[in-house]
Amino acid sequence: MRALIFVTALECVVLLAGEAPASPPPLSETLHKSTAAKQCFEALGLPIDGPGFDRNENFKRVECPFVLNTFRMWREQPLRAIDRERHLRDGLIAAEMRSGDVLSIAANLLDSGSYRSLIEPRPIDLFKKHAESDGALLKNLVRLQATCEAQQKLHPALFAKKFEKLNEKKAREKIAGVPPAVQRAAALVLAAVNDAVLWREAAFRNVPPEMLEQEIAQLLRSDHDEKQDDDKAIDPRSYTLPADMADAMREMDLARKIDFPRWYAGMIDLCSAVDLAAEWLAKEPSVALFRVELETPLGRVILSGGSDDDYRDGAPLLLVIDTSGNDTYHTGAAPSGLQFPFSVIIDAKGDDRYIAVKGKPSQGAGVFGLGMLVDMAGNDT
Ligand SMILES: [Ca+2]
Ligand SMILES: [Ca+2]
Repeated sequence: MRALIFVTALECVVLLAGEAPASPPPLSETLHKSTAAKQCFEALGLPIDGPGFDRNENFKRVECPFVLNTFRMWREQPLRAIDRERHLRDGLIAAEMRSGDVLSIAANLLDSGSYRSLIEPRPIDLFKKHAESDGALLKNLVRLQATCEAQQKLHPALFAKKFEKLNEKKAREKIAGVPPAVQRAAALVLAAVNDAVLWREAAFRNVPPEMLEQEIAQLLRSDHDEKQDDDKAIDPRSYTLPADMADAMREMDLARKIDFPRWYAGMIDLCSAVDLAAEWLAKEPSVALFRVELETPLGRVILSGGSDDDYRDGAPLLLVIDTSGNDTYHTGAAPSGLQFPFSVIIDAKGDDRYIAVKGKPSQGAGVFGLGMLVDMAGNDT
């Protein structure tokens, strides 16, 4: 009996020891040891000592479609999040400067990923096919015209400005003077633009165009106007919402109506086509003197080489390929309203000047569209 009690007592000691193990180090201690974790918390504006700022997890009860996976992961599984950020960093390093890959990673980070390289055949291979056939540039101009005409019938508000029918004979004559490498590069970008128009329709089909117009006007307001409006909007009794709150709610309503993965699909493909067009132009540098202007429903296409050009603020530019010269750009590489959502400049050579026009999206800005500036060489300002 004594032995049994002894054994039982021993077991109790063991059990008691099991119930009170040495406490693990707090999570914040582990996180403090990682430089990557510290940087990530800092970038996200979260306190590393207590990422659980909402101990009742109230945010989980709010049905908000805009809470990103990155946020959830950092809150709920910070150690896994570190690995994810490393993966993201490796992806960005591997993407080098290819804008299609960088945009693909950004879209994924925003939970709107479109894995374009997993599709068979890949969209970029289809564009290449369109760009490498005989008379490719003219064929792509004709195709883009037909796409825009069909889109105009579907959504007249998106193509409010009338556009001329393409004069194929004249276009063919103009194109004849353009070096084949430049023709191919332009055809490649236009093939991608053609699809981007269709992706735009698919992404924005639930958004009334006037809502987009209103948002564009709002985004282009100067800081000065905004401040004045804010002041005006505050009710002296403080019962009404301030203007920026009203703006935020309007933007959220709009965001709920946009299909972001579709939107990014078109933009990623277009970026990939521009990346490849620039690669092609670098492989076959042109020394020829030429200049051609072609009209499309989405803006003007200008192909130029051998001269110092001055691109003035005039007709919206869909595409500029300029192979040489010290050029000045007062326009381009930014959307000019709903009918002209895409604008790409590829400048292969020369010391160029890029001048932003006040109050308008400029060089490399996108507002419900894409603005892209690829300057391949030179001492530019
Ligand atoms: Ca030039
Ligand atoms: Ca340059």
